[in-house]
Amino acid sequence: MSEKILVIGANGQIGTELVTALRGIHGADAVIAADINNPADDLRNSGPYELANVLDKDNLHHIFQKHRPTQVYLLAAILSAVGEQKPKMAWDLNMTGLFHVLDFSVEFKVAKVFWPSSIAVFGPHSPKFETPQYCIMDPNTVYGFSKLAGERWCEYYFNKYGLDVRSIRYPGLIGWRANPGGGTTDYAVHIFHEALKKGSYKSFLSAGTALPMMYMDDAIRATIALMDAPSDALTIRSSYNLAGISFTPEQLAAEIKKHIPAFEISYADNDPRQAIADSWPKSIDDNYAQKDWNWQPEYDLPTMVGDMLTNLKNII
Ligand code: AKB
Repeated sequence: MSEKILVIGANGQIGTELVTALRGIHGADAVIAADINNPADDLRNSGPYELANVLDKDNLHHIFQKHRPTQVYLLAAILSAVGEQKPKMAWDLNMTGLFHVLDFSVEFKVAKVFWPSSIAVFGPHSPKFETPQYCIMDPNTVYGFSKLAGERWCEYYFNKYGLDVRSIRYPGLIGWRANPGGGTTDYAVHIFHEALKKGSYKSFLSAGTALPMMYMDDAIRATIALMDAPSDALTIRSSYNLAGISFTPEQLAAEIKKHIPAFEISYADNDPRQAIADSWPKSIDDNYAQKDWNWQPEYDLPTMVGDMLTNLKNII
């Protein structure tokens, strides 16, 4: 079957890289990039593009009707830090957008849907180290509990309507092709830009704040592997835990210093994102992803830092 893949939120941190990867696999015309904003030139010039606001039900319905996608990736969301500034808007966008896509996917018989969850589904009472797939979950950010509610709805649509929804609880994602958009883990991307531009960086998280992270190349590989896995191999229809690398700002700075010896890091006091980070896991147990679809990350801290700096140097 030839695929028609709709990626909603194509201009974001994941979307930018995913559209390129999917167009490489399926051909440019098979992948429709859609976003609320106009695309960057390379996205516009490399294949079909639609302006889409997930809250505009009629327009979204029209896009499903026009393209009849076989696969849909819904990446549009408000992340943890911005969500705390606009809590109702974050809830509305994250939940209503998901409902529109789930309902239209049932209506138009979309074969597979991907929707990203996050480590933000865990909360202060979840185990902090090697956080398991199933445990106490008491997220206290709007983003976190919108993702947890979304997971429940994805599983519900799978059980009730047979919709083949697949999902990953992404850790913080680090890539050089696109900037992150308003999360708590964004420091781990900003630090590279500032290290190359200014030779210093003021971290909004404290020196010892460990968080689960992943290099974007691994995240894209994981996403495509999950979507390619046979449906009957998947034992989780809420969202899979996924582990990459765990590190602190201090450890990341020490690794950057191996490439840029003069690099200096300092730390801000009283940033609201610190409390969010403190409520999240420090490392993740992704046993189910390993067993069900053979997940293994390729990048560790040194290889991720080396690759980031090499590529970023050429574009900033
Ligand atoms: C955020 O920091 O909000 C995101 C996430 C971990 O989901 N990067």
